[in-house]
Amino acid sequence: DDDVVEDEEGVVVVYPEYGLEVRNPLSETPKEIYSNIYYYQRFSAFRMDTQGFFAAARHIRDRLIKQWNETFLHFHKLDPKQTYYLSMEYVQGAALLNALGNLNLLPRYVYPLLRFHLTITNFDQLDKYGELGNENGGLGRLASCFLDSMATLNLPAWGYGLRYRSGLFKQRVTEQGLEEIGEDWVDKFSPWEVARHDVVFPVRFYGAVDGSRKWVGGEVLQALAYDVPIPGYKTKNTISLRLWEARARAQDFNLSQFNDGQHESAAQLHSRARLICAVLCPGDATEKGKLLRLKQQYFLCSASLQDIIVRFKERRSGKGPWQWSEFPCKVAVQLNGTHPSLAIPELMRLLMDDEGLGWDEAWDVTTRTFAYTNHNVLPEALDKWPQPLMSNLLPRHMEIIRGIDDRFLAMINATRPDLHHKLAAMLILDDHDPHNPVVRMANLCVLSSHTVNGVSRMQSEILKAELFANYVCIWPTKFQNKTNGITPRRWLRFLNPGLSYVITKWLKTDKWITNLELLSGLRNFADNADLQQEWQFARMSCKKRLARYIYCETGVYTDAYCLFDVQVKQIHECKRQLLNILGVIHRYKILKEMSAYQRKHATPRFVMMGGKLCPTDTHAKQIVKLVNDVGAVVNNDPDVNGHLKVVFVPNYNVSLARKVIPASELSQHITTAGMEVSGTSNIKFALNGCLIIGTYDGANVEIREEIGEENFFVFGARADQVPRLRKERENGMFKPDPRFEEAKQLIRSGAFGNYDYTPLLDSLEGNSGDVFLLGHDFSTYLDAQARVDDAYMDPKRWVKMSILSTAACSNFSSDRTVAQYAKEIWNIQQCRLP
Ligand code: T68
Repeated sequence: DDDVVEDEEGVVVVYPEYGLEVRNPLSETPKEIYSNIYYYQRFSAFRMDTQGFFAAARHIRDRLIKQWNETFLHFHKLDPKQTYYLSMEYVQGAALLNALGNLNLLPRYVYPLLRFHLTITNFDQLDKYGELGNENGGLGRLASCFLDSMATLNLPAWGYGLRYRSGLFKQRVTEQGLEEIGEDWVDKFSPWEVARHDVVFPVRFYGAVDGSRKWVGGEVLQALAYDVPIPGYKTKNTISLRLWEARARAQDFNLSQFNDGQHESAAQLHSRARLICAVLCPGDATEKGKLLRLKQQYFLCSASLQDIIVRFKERRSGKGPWQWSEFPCKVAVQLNGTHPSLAIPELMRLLMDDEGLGWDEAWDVTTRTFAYTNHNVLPEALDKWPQPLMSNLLPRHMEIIRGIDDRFLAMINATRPDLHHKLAAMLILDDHDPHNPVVRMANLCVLSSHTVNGVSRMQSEILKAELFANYVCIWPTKFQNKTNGITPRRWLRFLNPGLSYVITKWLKTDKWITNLELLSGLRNFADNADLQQEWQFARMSCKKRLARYIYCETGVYTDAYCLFDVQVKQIHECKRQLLNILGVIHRYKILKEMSAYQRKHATPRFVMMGGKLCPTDTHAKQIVKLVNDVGAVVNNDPDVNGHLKVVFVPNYNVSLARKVIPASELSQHITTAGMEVSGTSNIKFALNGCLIIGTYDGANVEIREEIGEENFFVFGARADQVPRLRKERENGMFKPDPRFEEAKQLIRSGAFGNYDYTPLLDSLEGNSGDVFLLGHDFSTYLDAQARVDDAYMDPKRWVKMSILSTAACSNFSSDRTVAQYAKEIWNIQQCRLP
């Protein structure tokens, strides 16, 4: 009954469990609704039905395909300039709920499904297609948010990616720590993709460059397109995500060898082709691993560029004579990070070798076509390929890259002799280590793109001041900032229907779903007791739902009245989950020392962590083990029962995010300053009214500015202090907080089991240890946590802060971000289906 709201127009059933909001469902009377909902809730909550999912998905897919064809034909007819977004990763998440929501069809599907005892959110386990990114979110999830916004803004734009068969692994918590098990993405039939047997391109590897500078020989595979429809919100525009799959050609199957019984070697090329899309992010510690990743990247670039050129020509045909110089007036290509940067030499190659353009003409077209987004400021994390590997796999591209470098060098020598001493760092080819000469892909992107952008204001400043500083004096206008955003459809409207309902009610419009700036209107009511009550109510039902889920998954029971304190993101040293757990250990120690009376007045906490990690990252694995070990002690200690619970929840992904984000009250974004270029999960939490404890890093800085410093629990060193602090430590001048030492000592003493955490703890010791400055930031972290505890004790203050948090996100819609890209980088206009 909590979820049924009546207003002057009738009854609305807000059903967070099922991700829906139904107005006057089937015009039943409120009484009937109550009894039906009760019935459905009892009998359908945990049922998942494959047939039901496929029936609903196929039905909606047919509708999407119609709109999709119309959109394609419309673009084809009007021939506007179009953007192509190249990304090695997408994290699409469940598509059915999103499609139904975008097409405004949720009530029409959800209620009838309930009648079959089926719920859409339970389909998540089947609707897995398109979790093609590394589920740490980041760059891949950003790409998916952008697709949603491109469609919603009616922009002529497409995404290109690879059709991986499996991605990162499923996690299982074991006695020993964490275990990974493989997960299939697309081997099962997916209702969302359409195989395009008519869209096939050859992609060559190896071989040699002949006397006429043509690339010949080697092995040729085929790229086959699979199209996935991406619907916009309340528009008919439906755009494409085109994913490539690698195949060998039929003629490469050696029938006579096969008939001789040499089955494996007869199908050798076919097996090699299968490897290309086998997994996302194959390990690249070995030469073979590196080769496979380079193959993947080139495969995406070559197939996409060939496809783009074919479409450009098709749209030109029948319209009289045309020039290649018009290509950048019709095509914008955005490189999502450096992974797709081989698209640059590939376009040069296609233009020069296949279309017969000269270098200068091809270079002019290329540099007016590409723009590059940087997602990483650490030089060591930028893509670098060994030159011998590149020369062997892609000999013609290596020649072209050398050509770009030579011409850049000549240009600097002729026009900017003052930069001569910086040239070595600016060139693409880095020969300074004769044993390991490399190709620096970020430099290739900067030299060849008309625009380079960062994804938060702070990172964009670092790019200009440090990483790309040398180039700024040559091309001062090339560098821009495009602060990241998230789609309010998936991350608020469909994720959190209860809260969305309250927002719409108070803003008296649901236009915020496409114009997030309207959310700032909530500031006017932040003190209103009625809104505060409804807000609390909506959030509390999400907390109860998460508590139920945690109980079913981990056996840990938590009271929904605790402060839900969450850190879900990739487990990595720089994200500092260790700082979090050391803070929990400190809290546990203090609680143990308190009297029962004192404990009663302490803020009760439920601490949850989750996230994927790289299976070879032993540091990250030990952190997960430590979280579980601490949980095993704390969660079973009657002294702190009701005051502190700690869990690691495995398999954090987009569908689990749906349960976690609306229920979280405090979210931790605590990287060492300068490490997180933006972060997007901080925006997702803040948008859903969750407060943030965080460092001066990435988008935290901009969120804090919007929400006001009194509503953001900031702590820790600033990015510009980090190098000095590391130096101080090296010189033995750092004195750690005794509480930090105590927490480590408790682990060493075996208070949380006998597992040997020495390597983990030792990484925090010594003059050259603790590079991520946990020791330095620990005291201010505890201070910030104490401010959190105080604020939570005052429920009115907390709920006001929560409302202000949502209101402060008005600038963080990916619609705003994508509109800025469209205007300031791509120069494309809306093209809406009538
Ligand atoms: C992420 N970067 C950032 N990089 O870490 C995150 N890079 O702060 C930001 O919000 C997000 O991008 C979106 O802008 C990545 O995801 C990579 O995945 C990556 C992988 C290999 C090499 C470089």
